[in-house]
Amino acid sequence: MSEAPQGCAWIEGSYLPIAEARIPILDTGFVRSDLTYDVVAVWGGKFFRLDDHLDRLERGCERVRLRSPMSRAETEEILEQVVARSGLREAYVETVITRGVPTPGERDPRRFENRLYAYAIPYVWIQRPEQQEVGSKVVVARDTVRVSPGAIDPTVKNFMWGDFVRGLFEAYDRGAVLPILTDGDGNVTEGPGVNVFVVRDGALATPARGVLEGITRQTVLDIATELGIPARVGEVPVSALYETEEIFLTSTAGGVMPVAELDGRPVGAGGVGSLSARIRATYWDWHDDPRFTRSVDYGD
Ligand code: PXG
Repeated sequence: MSEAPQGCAWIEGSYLPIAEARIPILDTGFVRSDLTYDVVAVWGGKFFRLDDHLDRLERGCERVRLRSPMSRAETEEILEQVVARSGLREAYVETVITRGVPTPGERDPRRFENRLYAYAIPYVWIQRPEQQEVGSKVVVARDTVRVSPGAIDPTVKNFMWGDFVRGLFEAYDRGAVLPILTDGDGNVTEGPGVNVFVVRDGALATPARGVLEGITRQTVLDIATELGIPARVGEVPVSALYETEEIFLTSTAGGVMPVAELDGRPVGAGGVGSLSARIRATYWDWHDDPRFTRSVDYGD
């Protein structure tokens, strides 16, 4: 029996069961959303593309001028420990770096001591596998656009989910489960925790700008290269969503998630498209491929 089967957190030097993990209320991560974070999956007891996730976290820190208090090796050790102590073979593993807790009266963000938090919990599905088998219902949000990259840099993973949460309510109101947000200028961006792919004439396309450079998105591009499927990263006009054969969404929390219905109408022939299904299967095969995985030492 593991010491923290529901999950394990590392907070200020201690490993704690997830239900006991607390952050200080004055941490600017909480009161200002002044932070960046990353989520890596463990599948079958192995981290998937851990180096890519940690590279992205480091790039994000540089872009918003955060400095992790932990070295890369220390971070890797903490992530391994939260997983090993939870005993979880399929886990969602989050690392958060916040600006930290100011000394009383301090407002200059350069003077804060940045903090790192980390935890592992059971793997999270944005769409459950049963739903992925049939595809999900999605809408193009009409009431909300994605926040401008000039305001919040979407390539730095962040908790400023105001646009996404508003979009989610709109999606539920319209009988769907997820919104796709536009840039307000006729182009597709992304959805809450997901990148967007369209398939046209057997080729993939995904937006280049105004989005997180998802590791699952990269994995799909790598799979496309390996399978000889043409793929393009560039502008995706909203109109392309309505002329496409297939649409799927990608995230560490769920993988490759086919979309069956857009704005109440079937996508392509309806159901799950053949390319989406093939890419999804390969995506999960790669979770056991030594090129992309690193085993967790559970000590048993
Ligand atoms: N766009 C945004 C805004 C995200 O937050 C993605 C795209 C996909 O990126 P990855 O690297 O995961 O392929 C994300 C990732 C959750 C959850 O619980 C969300 C994400 C990842 C893990 C869990 O909603 N978002």
